[in-house]
Amino acid sequence: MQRAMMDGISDLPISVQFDFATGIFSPYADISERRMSDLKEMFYDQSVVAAAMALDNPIIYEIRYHPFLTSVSDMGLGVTRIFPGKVGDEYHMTKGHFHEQPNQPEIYFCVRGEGYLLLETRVGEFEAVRWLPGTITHIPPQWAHRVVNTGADILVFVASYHLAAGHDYAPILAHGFAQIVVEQDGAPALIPNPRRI
Ligand code: M6P
Ligand code: ZN
Repeated sequence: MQRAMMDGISDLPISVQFDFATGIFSPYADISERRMSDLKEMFYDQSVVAAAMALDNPIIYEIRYHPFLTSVSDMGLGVTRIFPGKVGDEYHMTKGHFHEQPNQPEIYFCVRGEGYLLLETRVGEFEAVRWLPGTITHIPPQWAHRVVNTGADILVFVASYHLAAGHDYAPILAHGFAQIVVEQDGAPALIPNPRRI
């Protein structure tokens, strides 16, 4: 079948509408919830993770997706809402991933809330970018990316990427990022990842 005849492909401009009050856009093609059980290896306090999974396995964040497929391109839009909260003293965060394809970047745009974008290369260069509403970060190829919500509100960010980029979670599952973000004396602090010490 020709690509132009496949489902959902259009070579015409398409718009969706984002609601700043809720952090939800519509229409969207798909929604994905990430619960504690989906992130169980990611948080360092495994006893808190086990207790939360046994209790109500809470949603940590949710992502609404829309693919913009044309006959020659595959731009993806993702809007993620990270709910406020902590696992022990570690703030809610996304799993984080590298892109499978080595030449694929991404744009992340923080529209609501506050926190950090953690970035790390496969050879261990690390950056933590303070994130506030309006911060837009270009994530270069080969930098893993994770967003941490350190505020009392939801953190909402918009992501734009090529679907062909793919997600590689394995290195993050294996050893996380160089630093984690925890509450210390009532404020967010970046500390070395205990799994790497
Ligand atoms: C953004 C994009 C998606 C990603 C999502 C959640 O919307 O980067 O590709 O899936 O954030 O991040 P993660 O996959 O790390 O849980
Ligand atoms: Zn990505």
